[in-house]
Order: sequence, then C-alpha cells, then structure tokens
Amino acid sequence: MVTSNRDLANWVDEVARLTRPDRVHWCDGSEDENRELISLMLGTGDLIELNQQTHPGCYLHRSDPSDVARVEHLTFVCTQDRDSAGPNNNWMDPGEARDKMKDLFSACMEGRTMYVLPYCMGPIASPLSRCGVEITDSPYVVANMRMMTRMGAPALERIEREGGFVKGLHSTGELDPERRFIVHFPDDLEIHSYGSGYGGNALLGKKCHALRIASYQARTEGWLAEHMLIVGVENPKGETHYIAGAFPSACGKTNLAMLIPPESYSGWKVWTIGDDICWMRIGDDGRLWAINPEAGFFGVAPGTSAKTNPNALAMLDRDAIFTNVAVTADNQPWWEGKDGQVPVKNWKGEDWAPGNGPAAHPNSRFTVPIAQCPSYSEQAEAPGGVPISAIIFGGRRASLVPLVLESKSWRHGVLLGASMASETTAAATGAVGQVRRDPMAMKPFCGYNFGDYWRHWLSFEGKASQLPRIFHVNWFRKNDEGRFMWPGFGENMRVIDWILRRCNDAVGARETAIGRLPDPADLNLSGIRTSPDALEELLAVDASAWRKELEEIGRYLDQFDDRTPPALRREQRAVADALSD
Ligand code: GTP
Ligand code: SPV
Ligand code: MN
Repeated sequence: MVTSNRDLANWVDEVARLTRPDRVHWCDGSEDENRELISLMLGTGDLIELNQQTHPGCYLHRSDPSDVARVEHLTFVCTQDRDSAGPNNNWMDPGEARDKMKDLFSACMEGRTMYVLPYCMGPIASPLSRCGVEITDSPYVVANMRMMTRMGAPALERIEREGGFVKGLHSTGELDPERRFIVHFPDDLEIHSYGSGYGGNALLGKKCHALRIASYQARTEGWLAEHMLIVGVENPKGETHYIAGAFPSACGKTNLAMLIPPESYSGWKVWTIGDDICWMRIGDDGRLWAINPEAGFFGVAPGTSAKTNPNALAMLDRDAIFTNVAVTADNQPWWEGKDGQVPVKNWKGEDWAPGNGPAAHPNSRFTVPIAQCPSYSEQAEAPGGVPISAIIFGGRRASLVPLVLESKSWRHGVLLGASMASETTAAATGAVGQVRRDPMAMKPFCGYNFGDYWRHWLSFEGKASQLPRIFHVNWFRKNDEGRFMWPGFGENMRVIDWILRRCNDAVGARETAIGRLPDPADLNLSGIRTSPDALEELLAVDASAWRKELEEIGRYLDQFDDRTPPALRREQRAVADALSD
C-alpha cells in the first residue's frame, strides 16, 4: 500500500479492478518523474518538441480535432433531485449516471498506465485550500496538473493528515464524442470524466473540482468559489488594493490579471495572484479574503502579443506546454495575433498558407506555472489569502453595456452579476458570438441551482461588515464598423483607477437608473486616442434599450421559479421602474 489513507487506497484498488490498467503509477510530482513522462510522450507523439534554442523546455500537444474545448452539453451535475442542480445544469439521476459511467470505464485502461495524482488546490499551508486525487490514463493530464496544481508528495501528506479529498476519475477513452461525459456527484465529492483529454474536461482540479464541486461545498460552508481573476494594484505610494474579477471564458481574465499600466501611470504596478479561479471567505475583520486555488495558467493563446500582454509572452519562452497552436518554419509556437512571424503548419500539423483560415485553433492554449509570470505576486502563497476591495463583473457586449458602472449596493451588485450576459466564445464547443446570460461568469461552472446561488451571494450582506464594492465593465463595445471602441488591455488601467478611487471615496459618480457611472472628466485619459464622441457613447445609458434588457432579465430570473430570491426580483423591478420614470 502506497498510502496510509485507507479510503484512498481502497478507491485506487477499486478503480484499477474496474479499468484494468497494465500499471499503476503514484505521482510524486518530482522533476525526475516529469522528465520521464515528457520523454515518454515525445516517444508516443503526445508531445512534440518545440525549438529548444528559442523555447527551452517547451512542447506542443495536438489534441484530437474533435476534442478542442469544454463540452457543456455533455457536462452533468448529479444531485439527488433535479431541482438542486437547477435549470442552469444538465442533470442525471446519480444512480443512473454511475451505471452509465461504470460501463464506459470498464476495462478502458487495458494496455495503459493508470496515474494516481494527489493534488492540493491552494497553498499547501493554507486552511482555505482543499485536496483532491485524480486518477487518469493520460500522461498529458499529469504534466498539465503538475503545473496547474500543487501536485505530488506534499499534497498526499496533507490528504493523509486531513482525511477528506475530492475523487476525480478520468480516462481519455476512445476520444469518441458520442462516448464523452463529464459528470459530477457533489454530495459524494466525486467527478467522473470520460472521453476527452482537453482542458477543463480532463484537468479535474480546475473547473470540475475548484468550481463545480467547490461552489456546492462553499454554499453549505459559507464561502464563495468563483470564476474570477485576482490582482493586486499598487499605487505610487506603495499601497496595494486587491480586486477580483469575473469574466466569462475567453473574455479577458488572464489579460487583466497581468496588465501592464500605460506610460501615464508611472509608479503603478499590477501584481498577479490568479487568472481564473478565486476562493473567498469572510475574515475576522469582516472583509472577504481570497486565494487562488491554482498554481498555473491554462491560458488562451490567440490574441496574446507583445502589445496586448507582454507579461504573458515573457513567461512563455521556457518550460511551457502549448496545446493546438501553429508552428513557424523554425518550430516556434505561433498563434493569430502573435506578430513578427509566420506559421507554416496549422494546429493539426498540416501545411498552412495565408488564406487557409486560422493557423492556431481559436481555443489553443498554453500551460505554464504562475510563478513564471513577471508580475507574479508572492502573496499568491499567503495562507490567509488577500483582502478584496472590489469585485468586477464583465462580459463581451458589442452594444448597450457601458464601459464601467458601479452598483448602488451589494444587493444591486448581486443583480448586476446575476444578469450578466456575454457573447459565447471558442472556449466551449458550439456557436460563437451569441449573447447569452452567464451569471457571475458561472453558467458552465455553478454546481447547483442558480436561484440558491444568488441567495447565497445575497446572504453575505448580513455576514460580512466590509464587503467589496461591486462594478460591471465592458471592454468589448463595437462601433458601426464592427471595431472595438475602447483600446482595452493595458488601457483598462484607467477604469481600474476609477474603480479604486471610488472604493476610497476619492471621486464622485453620476447616479443613473442602472448604476453609478463616471463623469468622463474623472477618467484619466492622458495619452489615449479614444475620441470624446466615442467616450460619450461608451458612458451613455440608452433608456429604451435598457428597458428591454431589464424585461429580458426579469424573464431570465423567472426561469428559476421560487428559487430566485425575492430580494433579487425587487432589485430588478426597482431598476426597471427607475428606467420608466
Ligand atoms: P478563460 O481562460 O477561457 O477563462 O479566458 P480569460 O477570461 O482568461 O480570457 P483572456 O484574458 O485569455 O482573453 C481572451 C481573449 O480576449 C484573448 O484573445 C485576448 O486577447 C482578448 N482580450 C482580453 N482583454 C481584452 C481587452 O481588453 N480588449 C479586447 N478587445 N480584447 C481583449
Ligand atoms: C474556461 O473555459 O473558462 C477555461 C478553460 O478557463 S478550461 O480549463 O478548458 O475550462
Ligand atoms: Mn476560465
């Protein structure tokens, strides 16, 4: 027996009897182990060496062309009753789901190695962290989880000390989209994932554990597990304020998490704590304290350039895994938006020439340890987390939604989060560019009924004495020619600056029916090219269009029947009424 935890040892035996692997390997997370796995994958073609002169320690993985993104229609939450999962989730009866998954897993690891990887979500020493064990037959998953989580011996030690852990069983199966399911059993802290080797479908610590299972736990235990980046913003006086931000998949979290302020902000610095997931708890001081449960980035490659995100480029020239990017003639990784080079092979490994469509897959990604980021903050390891001053919600909205607005209260802020909508992106399979409701950027990730989730959010008002202020931003407004009206990226600092001044009561705001907006004169726009007309439009409130939006929001909230908290409906009606005045 490799562990003193009986439950873990029994579970591993049971899974091995079901899946019948040739070998079982317990991962210790060591350098040697990683080197062996990489050389194994270079042998099988699972990994392809990239140019080791320009990119030492970097490898390319080409996934199956049918397996390139999360699959929301194949993702299930199996609570005892359907209502607990809510209309926001696909639901299956837990018994039925277990039978179905058992059939799929039966003998699926014959001829393969079964890896047992203990991991910790969050700093090993943090009381806010939670552990899990993923069993997988994919060495690519092991190599990624080693960067994305604290994987190996220290995590196993913590599990043996504490006892409890989340069980994640994964097999790539045959990569047949007809035999692909990602299934959660929140009551049993279990995840079963079959038939995909990609991202959030397969790296079970990420969305499956740290969001779907954790959000369910967080509700009963009184904390929050959110799809949010965490950054520290340091001003020239050396004071740092922390912000958490929820944007839907591929809507700007990684970019905001490592923003470099524009020239006119000399003396300001943005520190990265996390780019995707945030666990928050009320501290003794009544503030919300946050940790990033992850240890790495699984970031969107396309659009990452020296102009848009220089910090990301700087961390990607060594020790990274690229998935589904293109390559140049000298075998460097390439994706759309990466300037100064041309690709010769697309993400499938086929010859590529201009006019052949995108060379990198739109959801191509990089995996890299967070500590490699030049703006990495040591506070990412702080066991107690960092105190959050502001929460920002945001989405991709080509029209209507202003550049920034502040909520009138916590309750109104929860409505802003609950009524978020965004254009769909390539992060999930299905149509791209369609506006859909994505409350708190958690539509694909909330492990229970949204009505109960909003109630949980509202409950913080009575429990925490110093709640963060809540804001909504939109970097993605487009003009009549279809061009972005706001320069975005580093220039978003100007909006962050206004947000922080609001938190310090250092600037006023314009009260409107939908919330508090900046007076254009209060935004620092020195050195920016946005025209006054464009700015006026970015900060305008079109009352008749908003009346329609509020009607839609009302209909959306109705879908959750009596699970929707009455206080949220009252907020929605109050905004609708204010718009009619
Ligand atoms: P997930 O990892 O899927 O959760 O995505 P994310 O929210 O971290 O999104 P990310 O920061 O990776 O951005 C996704 C895409 O949006 C990239 O192509 C970026 O270049 C682009 N993007 C990010 N920020 C901005 C912005 O301020 N303006 C514009 N126009 N595009 C942006
Ligand atoms: C997202 O889709 O929000 C991601 C990528 O962060 S994945 O890990 O594939 O879910
Ligand atoms: Mn994400």
